[in-house]
Amino acid sequence: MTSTAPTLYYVPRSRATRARWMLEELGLPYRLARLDAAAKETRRPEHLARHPLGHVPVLETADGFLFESVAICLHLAANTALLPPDGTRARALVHQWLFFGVTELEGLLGRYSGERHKPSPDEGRAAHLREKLAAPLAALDAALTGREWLVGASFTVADLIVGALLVWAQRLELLSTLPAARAFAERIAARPAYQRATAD
Ligand SMILES: N[C@@H](CCC(=O)N[C@@H](CS)C(=O)NCC(=O)O)C(=O)O
Repeated sequence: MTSTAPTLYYVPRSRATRARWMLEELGLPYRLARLDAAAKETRRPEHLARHPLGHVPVLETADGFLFESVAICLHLAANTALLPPDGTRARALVHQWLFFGVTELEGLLGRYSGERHKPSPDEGRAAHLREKLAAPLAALDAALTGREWLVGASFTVADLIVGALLVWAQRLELLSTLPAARAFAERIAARPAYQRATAD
């Protein structure tokens, strides 16, 4: 019998984890196709046919290929409790936090992480990036103060995307003065689906 489970093209400890985590949250069956980015498997013609830049994640379903981690998570979460109905205020707030995460936070975190992991980090540049990160991180701390989740009373796709970013920020020791953001990152990292998705 042919399996209808989707295939996730995946590199561990990358943005592909978001899609794997969403599959785990929803309890969906899937096949993991691991690519070795260091060995340039992501630049082979067969992967460039799945993603024009040779990136991960890519989700393959019976309908074809889908790339961009947030698009994949939104697609998987459609018609589930993890995505409020279209047209509602809750849905608009989910979009707000998704875009906030990927436009105001993700790029800066990536640059800061890159600087910190250099053999000889430029301390001035790292301090400048930390200053720039302070405002979006404080905004998330304020939004999470007195709340368990970003939107409504339960975990949504916004928590998954922003949560992954805050777990990253916590590992970079950026949350020490932001108790609500830190507690949120800890709640996120303790979720069984997150742990299954990040076990490797
Ligand atoms: N905006 C894209 C970013 C995709 C991306 O940059 N993926 C990186 C991993 S985080 C990748 O594919 N790296 C492996 C490579 O380029 O070979 C998304 O969120 O899906």
